[in-house]
Amino acid sequence: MHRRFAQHLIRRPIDLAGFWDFAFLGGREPDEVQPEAIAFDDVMAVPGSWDATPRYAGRRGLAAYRRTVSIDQPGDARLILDGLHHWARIYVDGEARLDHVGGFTQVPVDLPDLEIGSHEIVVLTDNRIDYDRCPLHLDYFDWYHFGGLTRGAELHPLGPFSIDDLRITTLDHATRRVKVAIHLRATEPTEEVDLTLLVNDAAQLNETVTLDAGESVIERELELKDLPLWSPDAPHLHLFRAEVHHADHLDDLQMRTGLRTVSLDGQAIQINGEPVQLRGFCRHESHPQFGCGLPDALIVADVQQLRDMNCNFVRGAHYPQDVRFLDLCDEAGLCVWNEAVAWQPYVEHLNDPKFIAAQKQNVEEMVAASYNSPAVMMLGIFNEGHSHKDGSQSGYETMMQHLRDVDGTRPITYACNHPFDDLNLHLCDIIAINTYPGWYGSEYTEIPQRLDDIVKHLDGDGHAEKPMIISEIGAGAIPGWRDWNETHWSEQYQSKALATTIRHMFFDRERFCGLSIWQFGDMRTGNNIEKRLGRPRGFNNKGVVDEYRRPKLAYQTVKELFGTLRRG
Ligand code: ADA
Repeated sequence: MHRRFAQHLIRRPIDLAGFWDFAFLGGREPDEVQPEAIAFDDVMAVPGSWDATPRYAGRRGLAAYRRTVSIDQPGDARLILDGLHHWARIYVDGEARLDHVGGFTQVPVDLPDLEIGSHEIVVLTDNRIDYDRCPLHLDYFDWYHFGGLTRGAELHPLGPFSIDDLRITTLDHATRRVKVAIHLRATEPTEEVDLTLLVNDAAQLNETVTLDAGESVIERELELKDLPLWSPDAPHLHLFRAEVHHADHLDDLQMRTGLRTVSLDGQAIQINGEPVQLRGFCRHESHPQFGCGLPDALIVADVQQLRDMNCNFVRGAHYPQDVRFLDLCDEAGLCVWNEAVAWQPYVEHLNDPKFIAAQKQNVEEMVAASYNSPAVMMLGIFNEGHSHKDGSQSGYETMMQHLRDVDGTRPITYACNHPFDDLNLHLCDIIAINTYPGWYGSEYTEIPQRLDDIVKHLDGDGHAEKPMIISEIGAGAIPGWRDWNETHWSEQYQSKALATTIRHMFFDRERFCGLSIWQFGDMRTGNNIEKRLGRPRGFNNKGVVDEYRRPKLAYQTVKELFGTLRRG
């Protein structure tokens, strides 16, 4: 994918971003489709969302992408598709290779024994809402489920052995002690393989190893004295590269990361042992012209505006974040809350094995793509799930444990919107509350009391020694609507609501260690009629910029208040 660093200096992956053949297949069912019989009569861009283009705006159904690629190195290969929305079937050379459920993640498709020459890739993507086929994207969500091949695509020649992953964990920030896990694969047992690990191009270890057939992991610990640490105010990054060589085959993989630890000390979140105050927004990956398939330039622009508003935090609502965005957050010192895709899951969902299985896969894919991003400092699940209802417990216990099993290096949480009767908050390392005083049924003047009531209840309910953040709070503003009455939906009202929130949380009180305002930018809401009628223009209008990133009055208000906090 388009990254801020070279992931390979030896391996030559083929970037498949660009123009693909396209065909809209409408209500056809995937099993009815023969890839060779598809009449590709159009063109579509990758990254992108086909249903954000004028010709297909608002359409739901099956959509096919096609392109050919030529390889000059025979052997095993891997197709990596990033952001398949939101159900997909992948064909290579007319053969169905994989079905995939859920968007917002990188999907590896192993292709054994590819011959030299041209190969045809066909990807069926389906943006229909169908719980049985894809239980992760449902009609009642408050975001529009765009379709497509939304983030990028690459073809990797792997050969007889290769490096699949490289995971770096900071064990101790003071001594710069790290654990490096090198994930390898080999077509058959291979002896006398030279393994080299370099940090910033300086060799740290050289070994001769034997690779088992299939997958294997080699772990080593290093002390990287004097390497500068990563923190929001000083986001130093380093390149770790592993190389393997045997006979006439070489492979490599380079990852960029920052040395940092995230720890909790009573009510404080610490990075490298220093308390951090998180100031920022929840941000959807959405744009009227690109859907959830954002171009590189828009990702750059969003990070510019977040930094311009003196933010050091962004909650990726409500799904795994694009690695292109995470790369820029790593460089900008923007801490990230990354979460698996979900929106107010019901007790029925939480007790459905199919739903839990899809959630587990989404978590695994989220962690695989973002493990080395130092900016990702907390992980979440189940945004506003029905965690206050009896019967929710097993789903929450299962998925919070899965976060620990799959990552285990970052604090975990979930955004709770039932602070007074939640049944699962004991599972959280960080307490995160979504609440909307000043908006739904209330005035902005009621914000301080509601926040105080939440703190009083939760601290009295056993959570006094945990960090607490407000993971959503905000108000809607119709772009450009200025009103003498300064009432709901006006830009003045939104500005007053956010100013009241920030002042009370960070100037009047000390209990909160973080805030992600809902939300950075306006975005198209979900398909169902209730959502559209409840959201003027069919958009969620609580952004401080509109859907084209044009600032509202509150942009400057937040910028000034966050700037005061930043200067301390
Ligand atoms: C919830 C939800 C958000 C958004 C918000 C709102 O908190 O988590 O996705 O829907 O409400 O705008 O009401």
